[in-house]
Amino acid sequence: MDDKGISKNEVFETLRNFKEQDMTHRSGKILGSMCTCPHEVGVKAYCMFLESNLGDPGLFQGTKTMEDEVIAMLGNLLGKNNVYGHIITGGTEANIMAMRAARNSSGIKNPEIIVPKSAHFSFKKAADMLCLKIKEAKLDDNYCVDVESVNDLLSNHTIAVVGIAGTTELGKVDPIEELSNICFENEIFLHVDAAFGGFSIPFLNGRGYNFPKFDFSLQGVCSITIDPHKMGLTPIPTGGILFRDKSYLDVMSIETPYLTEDRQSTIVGTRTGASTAATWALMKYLGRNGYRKVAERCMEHTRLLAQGVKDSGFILVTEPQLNIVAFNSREMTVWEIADRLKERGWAVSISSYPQAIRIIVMPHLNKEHIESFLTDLREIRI
Ligand code: 0PR
Repeated sequence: MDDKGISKNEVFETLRNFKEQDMTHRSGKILGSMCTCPHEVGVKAYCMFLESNLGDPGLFQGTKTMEDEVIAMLGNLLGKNNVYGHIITGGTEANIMAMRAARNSSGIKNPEIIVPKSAHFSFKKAADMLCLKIKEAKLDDNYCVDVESVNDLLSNHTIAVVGIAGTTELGKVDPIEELSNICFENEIFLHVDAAFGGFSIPFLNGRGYNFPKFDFSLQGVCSITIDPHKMGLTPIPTGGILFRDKSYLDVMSIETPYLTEDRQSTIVGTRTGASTAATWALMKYLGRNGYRKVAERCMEHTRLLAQGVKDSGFILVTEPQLNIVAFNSREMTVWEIADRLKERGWAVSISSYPQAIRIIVMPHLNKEHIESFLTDLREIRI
């Protein structure tokens, strides 16, 4: 940093240069990301609360009330009216908090967690930070967790089982009801990672979709991760963690001597209220009907893309359950496909299991984007 500052003009001119080097969701070229263009109402609400810090909620009582209302709305969406939780930075922090609550409430030595092979890498971070041993359960032919494998991995050291409602790589929904029965019977903490699926499954169900139960309506489910900054259309960073009982927050609360609240359960201290404001605003503004439209549109585009991929001679590795399409080819490796698509400006991602081009059909994609992508996909094969 120099002694003398530069002019505002120079600052913003340079910032614009940086920004020009970024991709934007608006271009429709980002196909491998779970983020999307934040909704304008969420952006406006976010900007109104840039100053508010939920790490010291007594100073920002309006924001705290708003957080309580958001948690209540999310609980209501996910099968239980009285839930306890926080709006945090994202799915990683939510999953770490859930594993921490499970560990602290169990009191078990040498703790182990059982996660599906398809689990997001945030559980590896949680395990590392919390000194947990990870056991990976196998997947079935449909890439959902194999319940028998979970059963086989249970031990006296198991402190948590994880099920996923919308896997990161393929968007699959695990048989959570069966996991719930096992966990309830064995008094083991069951965490559901619905970071991706939480903001679409509840809106799609009953509208020609029949997703398995995954929420607090199942008695074994102790906590749920749900990310407003994925299908909830809020600006990043916005994650959500919900617990069935308040005791799960209490077992990981730390004394905060000089703040306006006595104890704190979240990992971060200073915590923006802007994310809470954006979530509150969008849930109120869009309502169930608004989110239903968003989720249904993504699924329509998913069907269009999946059909187009098959018609272009590529192989769908599995039928999409949520808005993720994964495919590969007998003639080209996935890296060759990704490279050729990149030459045409498309940013796709590659799933690790099974190896495939992974496209997340987020709300920023429209029909024209999908059709233009399919045209390029057909051409790179020739
Ligand atoms: N749980 C699930 C099921 C997830 O898919 C993700 C992230 C997380 C937890 C962790 O969430 P945070 O990243 O909010 O902490 N899923 C995306 C992924 O890893 C995140 C992402 C989004 C990555 C956009 C890249 C990107 O461009 O693919």
